[in-house]
Amino acid sequence: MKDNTKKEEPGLQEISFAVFGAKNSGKTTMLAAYYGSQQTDAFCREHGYYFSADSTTDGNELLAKFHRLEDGIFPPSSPDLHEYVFSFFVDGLAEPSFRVRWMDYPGGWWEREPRDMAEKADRDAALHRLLNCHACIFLIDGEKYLSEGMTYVRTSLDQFRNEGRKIQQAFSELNESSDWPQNWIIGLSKADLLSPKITAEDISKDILKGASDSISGLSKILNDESLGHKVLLLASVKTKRNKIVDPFNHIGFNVLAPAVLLANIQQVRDRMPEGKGMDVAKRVTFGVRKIFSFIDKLDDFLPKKYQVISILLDALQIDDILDKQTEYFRKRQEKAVRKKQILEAGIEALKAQLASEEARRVYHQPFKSHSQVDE
Ligand SMILES: Nc1nc2c(ncn2[C@@H]2O[C@H](COP(=O)(O)OP(=O)(O)OP(=O)(O)O)[C@@H](O)[C@H]2O)c(=O)[nH]1
Ligand SMILES: [Mg+2]
Repeated sequence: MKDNTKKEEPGLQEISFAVFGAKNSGKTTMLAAYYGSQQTDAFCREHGYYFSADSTTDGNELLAKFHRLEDGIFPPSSPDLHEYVFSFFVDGLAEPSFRVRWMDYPGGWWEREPRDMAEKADRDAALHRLLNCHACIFLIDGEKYLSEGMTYVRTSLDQFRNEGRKIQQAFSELNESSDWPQNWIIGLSKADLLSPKITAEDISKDILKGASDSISGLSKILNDESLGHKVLLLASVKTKRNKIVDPFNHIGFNVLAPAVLLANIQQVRDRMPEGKGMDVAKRVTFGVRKIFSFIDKLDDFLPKKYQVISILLDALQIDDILDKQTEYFRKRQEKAVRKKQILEAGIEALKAQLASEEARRVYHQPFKSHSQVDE
């Protein structure tokens, strides 16, 4: 594995992120399209932020892949794991606000034994990286979901469970505990092939019903009881009869960052010792303010690595599509603020972002039933 990471600058925050999925499920195309489509001036003007690859070689390689998508050519199957490091700049600021580490690995890896000792060493190093991620997406191939249905979904989940077991085994051989990341989102790739009427909630219900045994088997391995409840529809390009007709027409890309952040902040809340959030909240005096302004206060007590949340919320600016559902979470957010439930208030604010009409079709998470704001 190439080590292209720069020496850490003090204070620079990081979010690490891994996309899992079988061979051919669309991982590399997603990375190239996500990066490539953000490299235009128009994107930066509209969204107020941009990503830049720390390594020029990586940036050029991803851009080349994206330009090939513009020419209608998909990337080749990935030969090895590569870790890409991006810096996130808010427009107008010279210094990056934080870094994103995105790991892209060959889906075929855990389907076969390592070729030699060097590949085995690469895999071990990669496992460490992958299991230290803040959030993970497990991709289910949308094309196969459509053509083979639940049989494919079950097989895919079972295969991943078996891979997970092997990974745990490898860790115990190394005398290390495998503490899987607990933020798992199921991503349905190639969602451009779905009827536009189909929502992420439909897919979640379908999977929970049609693959319940496989879901519960995998959720035990991953130690995530909510596996299957968080679903994101994703498409890197728009295709027609297997040909790329629009490399800028994505599904789910706007929702990716807030969904990952929400999962993270919920995890922080869940792991926080009882009452800690309240203690800190007492130090903060609130009025009911504009939707995200108080989120800055979260920085006072969130662990350092999560302090990017306020920056990203400011920069994403996708809160302009308000509808009833969004209003619902705003009210809950205000209620949480009044009750000094500061972390809950932050969570409700993120939910408000994800609850817009547009976001709701592509991202599903059972917000209401899992919410912890006191009624
Ligand atoms: N319709 C559609 N097809 C896609 C999309 N993304 C990828 N594909 C198809 O899926 C194939 C595999 O995509 P990759 O991105 O290489 O998949 P991968 O998961 O990186 O595969 P490995 O590197 O082998 O693990 C492509 O060659 C396309 O045929 C998409 O957004 N929509
Ligand atoms: Mg690949």
